Order: sequence, then C-alpha cells, then structure tokens
Amino acid sequence: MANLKDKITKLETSFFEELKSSSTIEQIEEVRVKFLSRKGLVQDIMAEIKNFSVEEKREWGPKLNKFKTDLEESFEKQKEKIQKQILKQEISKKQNFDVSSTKINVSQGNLHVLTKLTQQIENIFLSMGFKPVYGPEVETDFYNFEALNIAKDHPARDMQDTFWLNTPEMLLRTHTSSVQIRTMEKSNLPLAVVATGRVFRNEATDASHDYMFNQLEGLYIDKNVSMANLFGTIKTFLSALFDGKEISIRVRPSFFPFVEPGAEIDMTCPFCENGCSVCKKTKWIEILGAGLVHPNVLKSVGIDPNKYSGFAFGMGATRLAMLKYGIKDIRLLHSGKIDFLKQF
Ligand code: FA5
Repeated sequence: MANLKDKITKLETSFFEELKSSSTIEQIEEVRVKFLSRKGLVQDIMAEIKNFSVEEKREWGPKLNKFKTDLEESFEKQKEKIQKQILKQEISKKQNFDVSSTKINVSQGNLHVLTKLTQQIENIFLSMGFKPVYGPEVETDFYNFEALNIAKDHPARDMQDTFWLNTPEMLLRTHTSSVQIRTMEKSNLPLAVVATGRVFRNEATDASHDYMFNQLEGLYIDKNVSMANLFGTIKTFLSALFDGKEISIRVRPSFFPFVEPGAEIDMTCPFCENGCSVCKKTKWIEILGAGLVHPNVLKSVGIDPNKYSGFAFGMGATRLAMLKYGIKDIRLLHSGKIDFLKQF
C-alpha cells in the first residue's frame, strides 16, 4: 500500500507541475491525454485496484475516485483560465484594430524626364566619341561672356537677360557655352565634348519660356574642322534622338558673338510628313544655334586659330524634352506635380 501511496504522490506532483506550465489549449490537451484519458496514467493506477482484497478495495476505492475527481476538477479550472486568457487577448487585439485607418500607398519614384533625356543625349554623344563635361551654375563674367567674345559693352549681352549676383562679376550662367571655355582651358587637343546642365535667364515666363531651363552644348576642336562636320554631327544626333528617324536639316545664317560663321539650324518635323500642330504646319522645327568657333574665342584660351578650328552648337534640352514627349507647358517640368512627372 505504501507503494501505491508513493505512486499517487508522484503522479499528483507531476500532474500539477505540467498543468501549471500549460498556457495554450494544445498544451493542456496534452496533459489531459497523458494523465486523464482512458489510457492515461490515472487510469493505470485505478486499474491496480482489481488486484486488491475486498477490504483494501473498500478503503482505496473511494480514495482513488476522489483522487481522480480532484485532478479532473483542477484540470477544468486550468482549462477555463487559459480560455479566458485567450479571449482577453483576442478582445484586446480587436480594440487596437482601427477600422477607419487606410493603407499607405507606397509608390515607386522615377527619374525626372529631364534627367532621363540628359542621359539619353549623353549616351548618343558618347557613341559618337564626345565626352560628357560639366561646369558650375554660378559663373564669372569672364567664362559666361568675356572669353566668348562678348565684351562688357557688347550689345549681344542684351540677348540673354542675366541674373547678376551681389558679388561683383558673378552671375548665374545664361548658357552652357561657358563650359566650352573651361574645357578648352584644361584639355589637350583634339577634343570633343558635350556639356549639359541648367541655365538661368532673367525673363518673364510663359508656356515655352522659363527663367531656368536645361541646355546642351557640343564642342569639337581639331585641325581642319568645317561646317560639314557640324551638319553631319547634328543630323546623326537628331536621328538617334528621334528613334532612328531620317532627319533633314536646314541652315539659316545667324549671329552669335562666339562663332563665325554662325547659323540657326532647323530640323524636319519628326512627327509628320505634311505639317502638323507641332511644326505649326511648316514641316520644320527650329532646334539650335551653331557655328565655327570664333578665332577670338580660341585665342582667349591660348589655342592658335591658324592651326586649329572647331565647331560649337547649343540647344535647349528642355525644349527637346517638350518636343519629344509632347509637353505643352515648360513650367510643368519643375512644378513638382507627381501626376505629370510619373508619366515619363
Ligand atoms: C545660346 O544660348 C547659345 N549659347 C547657343 C549656341 C552655342 C550658339 C554654341 C552657337 C554656338 P540661345 O539664346 O538661342 O543660344 O539659346 C539656345 C536655346 O535655348 C534656344 O534655342 C532655346 O531652345 C533655349 N532657350 C532659350 N531661352 C529659353 C527660355 N527662356 N526657356 C526655355 N528655353 C530657352
């Protein structure tokens, strides 16, 4: 009997240890199966009673029954406790759930249309042997005007209304031609470069004019450079920019102090054969200013104009973007309007 008492005590101890450490329905169910099921440890002890004498059965029968009932009651109490705890957690989860909150839409950004176009322009010129170069947006009078054959009293200064800074001789560059001078100063010859970037003009804005826009400048200096080299370069570039379309150009004499001769170049409209709204039914689109680098400009950077010649051209990269993507108002480009910008 002492043996049976021991067994009961050990069983009771391990039952309560395992019951108390159960905190989920799954864990407490394992306890039930191990101790209280038909093939459980409690039932094993109960089964021993059949070997007892009648007297022993009379004494131990009720004791074992009570033992079993006590364990079952303790089990039910613990199960109820766990269920209440789970319910409490569920309720608290629902209380913290805000039915009125909205999902934040994470939208993906993209490069600005002008950045994309600039990359495309640079890649086309790279494929033609031109190296991309850059210059500062805050410039000196020397690089923006003087070295480009535009003296202080030259009326051509009025062609580009300038944002002058409070510091004497300093300005926001009005064109990327300033990069021509900076590049020639420090490069070996021959050279072929393309400069892209923002320029600034102190003028009123409308759908096609802005106070800040992007330009691109090409410069090629070598021996015996001619206008024919210029025309070939421009045609090849424009055709590549407009997806391989055959482009013709038309040349009109023009004046820029830093080139001689100077020219305005028009291109055939890449969008029509017989005139459309883009070319205003003329079949031609004004696209750039160009010419052979003026001997005075070459001299200003120490290049001998009797040995070397070169061509330069400049065009509005912003206008190219408007043309290529059908943008009707130049001011949209730095409006920061997401709906507009995400189209490209
Ligand atoms: C020049 O800026 C010369 N530096 C170009 C050049 C370079 C000529 C090398 C010869 C040799 P112009 O002022 O025309 O030129 O400007 C060039 C282009 O910039 C224009 O064709 C136009 O596309 C663009 N542009 C000029 N003003 C504005 C403006 N306010 N808004 C947007 N684009 C403009």
